Amino acid sequence: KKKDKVIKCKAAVIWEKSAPFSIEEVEVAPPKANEVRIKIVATGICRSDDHAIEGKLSTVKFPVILGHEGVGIVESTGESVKHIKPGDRVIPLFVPQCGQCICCKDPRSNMCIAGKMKKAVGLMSDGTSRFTCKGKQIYHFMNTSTFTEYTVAEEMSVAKIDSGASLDNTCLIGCGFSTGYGSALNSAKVHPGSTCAIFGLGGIGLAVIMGCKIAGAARIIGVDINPDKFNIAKELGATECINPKDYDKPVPQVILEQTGGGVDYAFECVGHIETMLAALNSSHFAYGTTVIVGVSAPESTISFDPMILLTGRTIKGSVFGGWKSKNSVPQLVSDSLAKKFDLEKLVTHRLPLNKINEGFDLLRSGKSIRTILLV
Ligand code: COD
Ligand code: ZN
Repeated sequence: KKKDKVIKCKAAVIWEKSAPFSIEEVEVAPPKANEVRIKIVATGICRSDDHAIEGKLSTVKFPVILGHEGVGIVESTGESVKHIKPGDRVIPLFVPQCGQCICCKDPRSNMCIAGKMKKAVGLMSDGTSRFTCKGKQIYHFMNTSTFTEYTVAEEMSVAKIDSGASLDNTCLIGCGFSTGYGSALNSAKVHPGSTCAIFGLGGIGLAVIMGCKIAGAARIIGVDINPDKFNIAKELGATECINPKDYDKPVPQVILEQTGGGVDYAFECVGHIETMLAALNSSHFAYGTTVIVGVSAPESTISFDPMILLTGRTIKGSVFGGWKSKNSVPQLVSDSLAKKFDLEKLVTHRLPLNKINEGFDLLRSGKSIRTILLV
């Protein structure tokens, strides 16, 4: 039977921390119960993959197949898979939605407990990997592993999407776009007429801007140390941009002065302690909300005078924009097809999978927003 067969295909493997990608022939085992095997067609490069290479995401084990922003077609399904069949277009979900756990049942959260446990081991639920290369087991990453021609994911980590969705920039709904857009709409709940500040204008920060704009924010302030990001930020809805290097005073002071006391919503999309504090200090003392989207280095801590919260500020965080993944991803894809937003605005480069190292160089040098790898 076709579905019992091991597939040999190309994948980008990271053999050890800080190593470059090597394109290898890997074996991808057939899907077991509740799993699906997916032919990945396009996958975006996200800063978090780079964090993983550098050992900044403590749960990653090497050798590993990274990648968590993909779109593809189901090749085969294991036993007990109920709602997905071969030929379906799908997006793998780095935050799954089992539907059974305490968080999945609570409307306030999108954090699935099942996903939390699995992510820590880089293996499927039965404690094994579906990938091998040169006789060695290769670890999975974030339930997704998309830098490969074929991957295996559990049904709860896969969203079936519209059969008319593009097998190209739709991949951005798997991470960057949804993370930023949802941070504005779900986590901050930006209201019409409000003032927002976005620290970090990478793919995530720009998607926050798209969310702030659609929510009706009156002022959207982009903050980045790389002014090359300002044009695209303004095109997407930023009303003004600030380069911290242009001022001899701290950015929060600049923002407080320019907004008459601070912003309604501040977003941290860099992943540094300093910008988290700057975001918090830029928010209005009585009602400002700060949303942390970036992840800082392992074991780093943040400290501030508790008075900063006592007067009414809120600080919170979100993963995947607070979207309950399996329910929301198909809807976001439909919204994209209905042209509610334009994913293409975030795409600066396209490369074949075997040029993945070039794609990461573009990210590290600040030249790209999103590079899409065509697998
Ligand atoms: N002040 C302002 N801007 C800065 C500063 C600074 N001090 N330092 C850097 N920047 C700018 C850079 O110039 C760049 O434009 C931007 O910040 C960051 O953008 P990218 O393109 O490097 O990164 P993104 O947008 O792809 O990702 C940003 C995250 C914060 C999401 C990412 O780095 C992160 O922390 N990921 C971990 C979070 C996670 O695991 N999320 C789930 C999957 S993504
Ligand atoms: Zn990501």
